[in-house]
Amino acid sequence: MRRIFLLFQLACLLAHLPLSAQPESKTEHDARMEWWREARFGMFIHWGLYAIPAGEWNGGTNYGEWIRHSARIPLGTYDKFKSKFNPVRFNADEWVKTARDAGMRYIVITSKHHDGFCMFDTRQTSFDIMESPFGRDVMKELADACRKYGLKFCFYYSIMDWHHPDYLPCRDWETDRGADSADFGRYVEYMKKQLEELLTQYGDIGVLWFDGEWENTWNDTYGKEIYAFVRKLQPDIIINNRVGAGRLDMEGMSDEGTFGGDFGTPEQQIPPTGLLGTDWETCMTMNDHWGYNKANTVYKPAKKLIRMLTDIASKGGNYLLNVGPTANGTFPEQAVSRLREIGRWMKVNGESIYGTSASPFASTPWGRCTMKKSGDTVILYLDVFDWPADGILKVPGCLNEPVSAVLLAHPGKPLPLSREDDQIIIRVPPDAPDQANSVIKLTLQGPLDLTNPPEIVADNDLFVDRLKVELHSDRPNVEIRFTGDRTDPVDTSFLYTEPLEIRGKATIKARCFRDGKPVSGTATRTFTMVLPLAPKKVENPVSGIRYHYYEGEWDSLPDFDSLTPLKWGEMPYFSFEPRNDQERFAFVYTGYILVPKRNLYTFSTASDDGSRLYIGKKLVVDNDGLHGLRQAEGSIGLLPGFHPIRVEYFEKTGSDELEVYVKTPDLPKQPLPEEWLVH
Ligand code: FHN
Repeated sequence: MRRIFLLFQLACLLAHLPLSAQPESKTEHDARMEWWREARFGMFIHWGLYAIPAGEWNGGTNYGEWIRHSARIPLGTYDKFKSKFNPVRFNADEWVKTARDAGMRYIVITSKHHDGFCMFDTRQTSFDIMESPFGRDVMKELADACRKYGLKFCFYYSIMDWHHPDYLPCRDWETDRGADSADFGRYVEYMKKQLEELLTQYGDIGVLWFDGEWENTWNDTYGKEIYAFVRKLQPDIIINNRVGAGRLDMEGMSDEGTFGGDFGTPEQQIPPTGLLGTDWETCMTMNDHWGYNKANTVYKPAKKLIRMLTDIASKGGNYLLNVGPTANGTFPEQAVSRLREIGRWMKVNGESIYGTSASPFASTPWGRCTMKKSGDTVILYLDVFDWPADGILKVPGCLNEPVSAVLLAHPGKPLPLSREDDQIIIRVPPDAPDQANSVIKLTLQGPLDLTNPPEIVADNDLFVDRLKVELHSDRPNVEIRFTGDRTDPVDTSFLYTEPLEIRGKATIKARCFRDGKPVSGTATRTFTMVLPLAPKKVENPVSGIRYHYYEGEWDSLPDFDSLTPLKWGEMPYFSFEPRNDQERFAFVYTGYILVPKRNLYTFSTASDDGSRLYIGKKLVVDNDGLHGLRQAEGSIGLLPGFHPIRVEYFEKTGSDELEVYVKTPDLPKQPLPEEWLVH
């Protein structure tokens, strides 16, 4: 009886724990992500006061939603746009039907962009749409229209706010705006009140798409707090990784060990390969601006947009394609025409996008591939960009029994199938049914059996004394055979049954066999044992590092020996504190690190802009260049004791950041411990 009572108590306790304290199971997470993974395709809408100048200011015509900052428009001048905002041709049903007819399943719209203007009815500020001549809550109208036409309604919300008096940092050119009374903590409370409005006034929200998280006042602690706050208001909502502070620039994924929300957000780019086991969404403009720019009339052709949608789906991602509406509330005609053409393609081929998973092939020379599995059947959607002139389409490295093949454009006409060794041969008509992407639905008798080689899994290609190596294949009834002498595996080579431990330079080759015959290609990976560096003798070590501070304009790390430092001294850890300005500066940090044991040490920097890390004379991390927050790593063997460390960093303009990390085979990646640093 007592045990039942205790279980009852535990259940009550759990029921009242804040969301963040109840770890979400994989099943629960998958259920929450299900509609989003199924959707694959959404519309991004950047709409606000910036649509009024439409990209033009003082003769400049290349502005967008950043116009207030980029054109240095004083607050008072910009605020006047509020009294001019009157999008009389706005029609929520029209917008939502345009998105639906393009095959889009969700809409993410700017509730508040960096300029701080609120496109929704908020009681927290008068800088909102209700105080404009339009005086209507367009978010309410869009939320209703999305429910009517079956799309998920989602909000974009900018953490960075150039209007709110408590937001920090101010724009560096706004020297007239005193920031002394600014209180960032109070600004976060303002954010929470607005998020509560957004999450209680507009019904179920699909995604909260945060942005503007890169300035140094925001951090993962705030990110986790806001994530939990939002999920408590709407437990089923999905939140992107820009709620945290670890996004690696426009590649869009969060750095290892940082708070990544529910999905990564590559921007204006598509990852080169799939990101297995990771949810991600590429957001992209059709022209060159997120917000409406009347001069920017060059839009990506529909064919390119369709192929991008396919490329993204073939890598297991979502595509959030942007529209920047005009000040009168309409979509630019160039956008509408492209959405219409995409819609025509999606009407015929949408099943090759919705609910699919990434291609199982390493490459498909004729185009892309997406996949669906149901029971013992595997469906491959072959996206043919380059139509075979000889009428023969070859599906490489697939040992499955093909059941059928049809063009989605002509589902009633089966295509002839045959096999040549490990290739399935499909005979196709002389003309491609679609110039952008002709999709063939190939149904196979599962489980999937491709001739992909085994995976050779190890922490690093380098090691100090010994290294664990595992060989893996998810293919049905195969055995993995391997060699360590650079020869190709044969049916009498070593049989892989358990992890290998290597203790010297080795090249592992691995291949799958079935009934004594090779049924895959050969995977190869070389591992090198490194001699650990001997430590240096350090008399009277003092904690902390030395720094030298420089100013100048560089596009890459300068030759510091040729420069004169403006300041120098000691500090407990890597910091920009002594800098005079937020731009055009550099630091060189020097000292020693006291490493605890003989091991392989993998150092990394995440920096905006460039950085390098040396141990002794060896350049271990080269992360130089003009770039947003980007990470690079390198490894070196070290014996226990003091080793000289030098970190070089430069910032040109914009955001600035430098993080230094270390990991070893038995130490997870973490910021370089402060206690390791001496000089
Ligand atoms: O600064 C914003 C930009 O205006 C736009 O909203 C994009 C869309 O993802 N996000 C930021 C740039 O990364």
